[in-house]
Amino acid sequence: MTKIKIFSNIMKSDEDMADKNRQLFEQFHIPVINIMSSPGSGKTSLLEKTIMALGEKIRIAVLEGDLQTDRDAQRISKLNVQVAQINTDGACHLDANMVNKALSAFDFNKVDLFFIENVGNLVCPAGFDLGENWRVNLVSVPEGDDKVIKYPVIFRKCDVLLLNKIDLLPYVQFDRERFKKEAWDIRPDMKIMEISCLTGEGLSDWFAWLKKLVSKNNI
Ligand SMILES: Nc1nc2c(ncn2[C@@H]2O[C@H](COP(=O)(O)OP(=O)(O)O)[C@@H](O)[C@H]2O)c(=O)[nH]1
Ligand SMILES: [Mg+2]
Repeated sequence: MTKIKIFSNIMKSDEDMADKNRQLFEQFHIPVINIMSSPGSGKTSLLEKTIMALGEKIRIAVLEGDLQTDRDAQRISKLNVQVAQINTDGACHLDANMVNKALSAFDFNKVDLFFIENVGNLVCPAGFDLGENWRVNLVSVPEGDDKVIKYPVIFRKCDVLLLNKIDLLPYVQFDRERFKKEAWDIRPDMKIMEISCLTGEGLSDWFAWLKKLVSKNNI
C-alpha cells in the first residue's frame, strides 16, 4: 500500500517536471522529438544522417541517453552541433527529471529542433513523458516484423514509426505489409516511413516531415 503511494508521488513529480520541460521548449518555439527503439535499431545513425542533411539550415541539438559511456554523444559532436549525454547508470529509460538536469547544457537561443535519444529499450521508455512534442519509434528489419504486436504499449504512443535497415530486406524474412497493418491496427493515424540510414533510401520523407515541423514553429 505504502509502496504504491510512493510510486504515485514519484510519477506525479515526474509529470510536473515534464510540463516544466515542455514550457521551456515552448518558450523557445522548439519542436522536441523523443526517439525510442531497441538497442542497435539505428537511432544515432538516423540523427547523424539528419544532421548531415539538414544541419546547415536547421540548428539541431541532441540529448543522448545511455546506461554508460558517451560514445553516442561523441559521434554526434563530430557534426558540430550542441550535444549532451545523460548516463542513467543502470536505469532502462530517461525521465523528465534527468532531462531537466541536462537542459542547462544547451543554449536554446541557438536551437531550432531538439532530439532526445532515449535508452535502447522497447518497454520502459513508454511510460515516461519527457516534455516532448513527438514520439518517434524505430524498428529495424533484422529485429523481425513482430515487434509492434509484441510491444504494443510503446507503439500505441508513437506518432511516427520508422522501419530502418530496409537495405537488408533481401536477406531477412520480414513481411512489411503485415508489419504496417499491425502497426495501424494499434494506432490508425501512425505515420510510417521505410528508410535505410545506410543507403539513404526513404530519408527524404523523414527530412520533409522534420522541415514541416520546424516551419510550423515559424523559426
Ligand atoms: N545495414 C544497415 N545498418 C544500419 C542502418 N542504420 C544503422 N545501421 C547500423 O546498425 C548499428 C547500430 O546503429 P546505431 O545508430 O548505433 O543504433 P542505436 O543503438 O539505435 O543508436 C550500426 O552498426 C549501424 O552502422 C541501416 O539502415 N542499414
Ligand atoms: Mg545510439
